[in-house]
Amino acid sequence: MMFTAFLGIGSNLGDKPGHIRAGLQKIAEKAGRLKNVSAVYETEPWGVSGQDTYYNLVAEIETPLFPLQLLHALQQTEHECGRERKERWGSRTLDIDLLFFEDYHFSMDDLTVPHPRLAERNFVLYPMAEIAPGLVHPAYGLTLSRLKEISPDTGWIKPLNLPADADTACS
Ligand code: A4P
Ligand code: MG
Repeated sequence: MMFTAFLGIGSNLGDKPGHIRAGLQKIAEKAGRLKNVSAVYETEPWGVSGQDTYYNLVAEIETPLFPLQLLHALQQTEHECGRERKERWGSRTLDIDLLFFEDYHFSMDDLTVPHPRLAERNFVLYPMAEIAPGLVHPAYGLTLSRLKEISPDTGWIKPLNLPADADTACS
């Protein structure tokens, strides 16, 4: 049995395009086939100040894993690709969130699906509306293109001309 899931990927430290490429490659190895990958967007840091800008994108995957198994595969990927060396404030080089899993809507200790803050974040809504404008959010009953239109987020976001192909290995 295969499931469709959407992942949100972000990096704001070091070689951002490299972390993203390495992350996509690991996702393809550990979590499932990449079906669709959005452009990479440069985005204003959300919820924090004084941080470097983020590179964000979303990916649609086809996975044989159940939600918690998928989360663990993503956390392993973050761990393997995401940290160069210890940063002073532990800033993350690679963050992978599980945004949607099929049309599931649930919350448990370690996992909430859909990701609870996604509708407030341009760095998720813009790339999601790019690759899945008609996808309906199972809790709000609104499409991603509509959620993008009514986004309360005033942070800037701009698409980068950056190929996000999965051609970089990480150790
Ligand atoms: N968790 C629960 N539900 C989920 C889910 N759907 N996907 C739990 C992923 N994780 C989920 O996450 C903390 C815990 O959330 C995990 O242990 C997991 O069991 P984390 O990734 O370890 O920590 P975090 O990412 O630092 O915290 P948090 O609160 O998840 O932050 P966010 O929401 O990921 O936001 N601004 C821009 N422009 N771009 C960004 O990418 N990212 C963040 C981090 C802040 N500002 C940003 C960006
Ligand atoms: Mg996270």
